[in-house]
Amino acid sequence: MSLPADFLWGFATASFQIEGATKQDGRGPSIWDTFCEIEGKIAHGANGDVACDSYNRTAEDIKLLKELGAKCYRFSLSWSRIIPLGGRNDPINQKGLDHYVKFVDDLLEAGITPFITLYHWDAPDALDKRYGGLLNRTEFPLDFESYARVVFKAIPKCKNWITFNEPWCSSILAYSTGYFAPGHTSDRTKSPIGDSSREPWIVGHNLLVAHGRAVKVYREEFKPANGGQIGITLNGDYTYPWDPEDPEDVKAANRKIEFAISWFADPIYFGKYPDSMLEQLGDRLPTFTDEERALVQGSNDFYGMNHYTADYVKHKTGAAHEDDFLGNLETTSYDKNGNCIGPETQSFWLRPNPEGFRGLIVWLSKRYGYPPIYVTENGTSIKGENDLKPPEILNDEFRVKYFHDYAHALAKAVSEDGCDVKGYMAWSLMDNFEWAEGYETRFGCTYVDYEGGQTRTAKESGKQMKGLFDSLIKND
Ligand code: PNW
Repeated sequence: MSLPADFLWGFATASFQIEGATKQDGRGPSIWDTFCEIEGKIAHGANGDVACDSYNRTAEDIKLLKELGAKCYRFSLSWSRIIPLGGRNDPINQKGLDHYVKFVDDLLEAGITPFITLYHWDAPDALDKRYGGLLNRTEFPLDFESYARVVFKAIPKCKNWITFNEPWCSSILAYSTGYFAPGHTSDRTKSPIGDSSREPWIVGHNLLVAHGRAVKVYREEFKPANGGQIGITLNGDYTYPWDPEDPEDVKAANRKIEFAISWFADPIYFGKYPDSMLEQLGDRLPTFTDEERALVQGSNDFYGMNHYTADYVKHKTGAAHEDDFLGNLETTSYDKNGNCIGPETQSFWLRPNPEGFRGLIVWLSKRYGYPPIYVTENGTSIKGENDLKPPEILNDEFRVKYFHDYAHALAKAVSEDGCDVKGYMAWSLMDNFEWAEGYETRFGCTYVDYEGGQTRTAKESGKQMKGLFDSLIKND
């Protein structure tokens, strides 16, 4: 069992979760700055004002990456640092842009390959206010295209680009459940605005088109001279039927992956939405115009895979509720025979199930023709971790085991199942702002002391990552 000699591994983060410095050097507010101000949205009223202070500690972060032995680093850009008001006719903030240019230079100097995510959920707030942000089918893709062009032009040394992180979360969690910014939902106890039956499907469509536009720009204007590759990162759990003997549960288990992943991946690889979604959602799912389809179909140089957990799936009978986004089914932690999917963590949605990682890599490879895959996130929280302090919190055995088991599952998908996985980035380089859960839930391979000046101390999981991948990668 082994991974190819050129296999890349490293860590991942996102701008709003680590940077802080939300008002420094001309950055404009993002929808997450605004969302954090609404009472009751974030645990303990936390916000991103300081976070890990990474904007002011790039040298420290690069040193940490080197110490851990990382070959690559995935991070995201804050759009509103670069274009504070976000739009294609709005001014560029040179200081914000220069910050990232230098960061990439410094990473390369340290021998670390950068993977840049253009959008990890922190849309410029001005665009949300100006025209409804991600809901706007014409303006949003054009403004995203323009922002992408500014960045591609400024950072030709970066050869690995991800347009969007987890459009499923940007659509469902932000426009259906209202759990993420900007918090739209039909539930009027949570938000005065939103239509969970329609908005998430519109947003998903617009994100696909925006992705397609940025890819076209990259391929036509930059790739010929710079080389490089570009793709989108999708998230999804693996699934098992609650009752493997029940054909309806078997179908529902597959349908859940289609609603999470194929919603985006089918248009990208096949030019159309999955039949299961068309059947359930009808005309609530937007129709691709010919121009849109041409932008979207064939727009991935690689598949970016974020993956954390698996679920058992039980089908529902009768018509789906109009706000349903799972595919008319329910998910459970135990199957019919009482088998448990995996142990609890601090995150209600996450239970480790390493076999499911291999299962999903194989599922994706078969459906999409064995594309090159980069695992752009994988990791876990630990139940009660935040109650610990150093040195106990540094000894994160649960996370060490998670990474060990998941990396071995990945290696089997490559060496035994023939899947083309080229890289792996652990979530996350360090503890950080875990969205609605604030700083309560930690995902870091490095401990961040939020009370003690944001100091970083590697946990066991961070220290063992190099040994883990060295043991799996063939040396030529
Ligand atoms: C991903 N869910 O988010 C994100 O890309 C990261 O920014 C985040 O910190 C990480 O995973 C850990 O949560 C998700 O509810 C958040 O299914 C929630 C879900 C999935 C992914």
